[in-house]
Parts: sequence; structure tokens; C-alpha cells
Amino acid sequence: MTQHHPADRIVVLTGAGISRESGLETFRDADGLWSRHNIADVCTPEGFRRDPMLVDRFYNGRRAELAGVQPNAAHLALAELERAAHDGRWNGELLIVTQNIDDLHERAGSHNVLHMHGELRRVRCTSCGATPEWLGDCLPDTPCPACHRPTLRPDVVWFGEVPLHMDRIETALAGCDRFVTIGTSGTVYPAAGFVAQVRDHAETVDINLDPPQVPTLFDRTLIGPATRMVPQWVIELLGA
Ligand code: BV8
Repeated sequence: MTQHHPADRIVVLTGAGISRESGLETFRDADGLWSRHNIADVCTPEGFRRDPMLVDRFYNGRRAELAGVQPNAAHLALAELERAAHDGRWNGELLIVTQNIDDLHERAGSHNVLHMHGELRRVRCTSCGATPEWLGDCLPDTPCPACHRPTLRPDVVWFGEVPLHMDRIETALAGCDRFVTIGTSGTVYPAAGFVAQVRDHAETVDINLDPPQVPTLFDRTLIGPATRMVPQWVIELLGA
């Protein structure tokens, strides 16, 4: 019995730029998060040990923002591509690997999503390891719903910590036919190293407002806002 093999296995890596037009800030743009917050204070385990209240407030603020934003046309186009694979309109397979901790891919209808840097709508207990869904504020004295100890932290990957789902991501990268980056500056590793990893076996495409730092790593660049370029790219794929 011949194994059904999708003709087009695509891994899409998204960054903060895909959520910019939904109203969420990016990190490195002029008015980005890092222009107002110190990475070492709010995005490292050392910073959390030094001042957990400062870090919790940083993530509580970003979590509260989520309620006021909606997925945009770029998120919706990727969800449509996943649906097309599901109902046979497209003989392909789509995996979204996101550096984003927002939930806009899922709210757009995407299911095949790996959050390699964690999720805002979860916290993690450093005593019992529970990772309960969390929609409101979390403070240093907030008890864990499972073990009741006040040892909760944001369920995100900070600098110096190992990203999540790396095995599944490495397997998908090794087997992909196309690798597409959307709205990422390509400055944070290991995510920034994926394109070099797949270049020998996959078509590489970058979608961003600006040209990539290393253009030679990409076979194609689509320059423009994600809400315009991603739907165009998906229509082209489904039309092909
Ligand atoms: C690790 C979670 C070991 C929390 C984040 C190799 C060389 C040098 C350094 C390192 C290295 N390897 C590791 C390091 C150290 C470090 C690192 O990379 N440092 C950098 C600064 C040099 N990496 C780590 O510590 C990582 N851990 O390596 O562990 C290991 C490795 C492999 C396997 C096992 C173990 C952990 C890093 C994770 C840190 N946590 N986030 C939170 O969100 O608060 S990183 C955070 O910043 C994001 O998640 C994201 O990853 C990164 C931001 O990047 P972008 O998403 O790209 O956003 P940015 O603002 O930069 O760019 C936005 C882009 O969008 C721009 O290009 C802009 O033009 C574009 N844009 C804007 N608007 C639009 C648009 N595009 C289209 N349309 C628009 N409308």
C-alpha cells in the first residue's frame, strides 16, 4: 500500500511582525518592547529571580492586551491554508512554528501550531511543573492551582533557556519542501538559524516589511505588510 505523501510540506516560522497589524508591538522596531523594557530585567531567569513583581507585571500587561486584539488577514490566510490541506483542496501539509506568545494563530483557526517560546495564556509552576491556562494577572504570591505553592512564573522561554518542542521542530525542518519566515527579524537563535539549516533541501521564502539581514539565505523575498503579502502567497499556492 503506497504511503500518501503530501506534495508540499511547508514549515512557516512567524515572529512579532505577523501580529503587528493586529495592534501588538514588536520587539526591535523603533517603538518596540525593547525600546521601553530592559531584556535582562524582564526576559531572563536571572531578572525574574531579582524582581519577580517587575516581570509578572510585564507579562500581565501583555496578557491583558490580548483581549483587545483580533487575528488579522495574515493569521486568517494561514488558517485557510491548513483547512485547504484538511479538505483536500491543497495536497500539502502546513506546520506553523511561532516565536510569538500570543494566541492569534489559534484564534484565527490554525491547529498545527508550535509555540517554541511559550504562551502568554499559560503559567508554569516551578514546584510541581503544572502549566495551567491563565487569562488574568499572576503575581509572585499567587498560589499554584495544583500544589498551592506561590511558585508560578510566565510559561515563556527566556534568554538562556531551552526553547520548547525542539524535537518536533527539527524533524519538520529536516523533512520540509518549503520554509517560509513571516515578520521576524532573524536575530534570536535557534529560530534565526533554521533557514540556513533547510536551504539545502527546501525552497526558502521571507515575508517582511524589510529585506532580510542575509538575503542570500532566501530564494524569494516578498516585501510588504503581512496582511497583504501572506494572503497573496496563499492564493498563489492554492491557485498553483
Ligand atoms: C537558547 C519569549 C540553547 C518571551 C523570546 C547563537 C548566536 C548568538 C546568540 C545565541 C546563539 N544561540 C543562543 C543564543 C542566545 C540567545 C540569542 O539568540 N540571543 C540573541 C539576542 C543574539 N538565544 C537564547 O537564549 C534561546 N535559548 O539558545 O538555548 C539551546 C539552543 C538550541 C537548542 C537547545 C538549546 C532562547 C531565546 C528565546 C527568548 N525569548 N520571547 C517574550 O516574548 O517575552 S525571544 C523574542 O524575541 C521573540 O520570541 C522572538 O524570538 C524575538 C523577537 O524577534 P521577532 O519576533 O523577529 O521580532 P522583532 O521585533 O525582532 O522583529 C519584527 C520583524 O517584523 C521585523 O523584521 C520587522 O521588519 C517585521 N515587521 C514589522 N511589522 C510588520 C513586519 N513584517 C510584516 N508585516 C508587518 N506589518
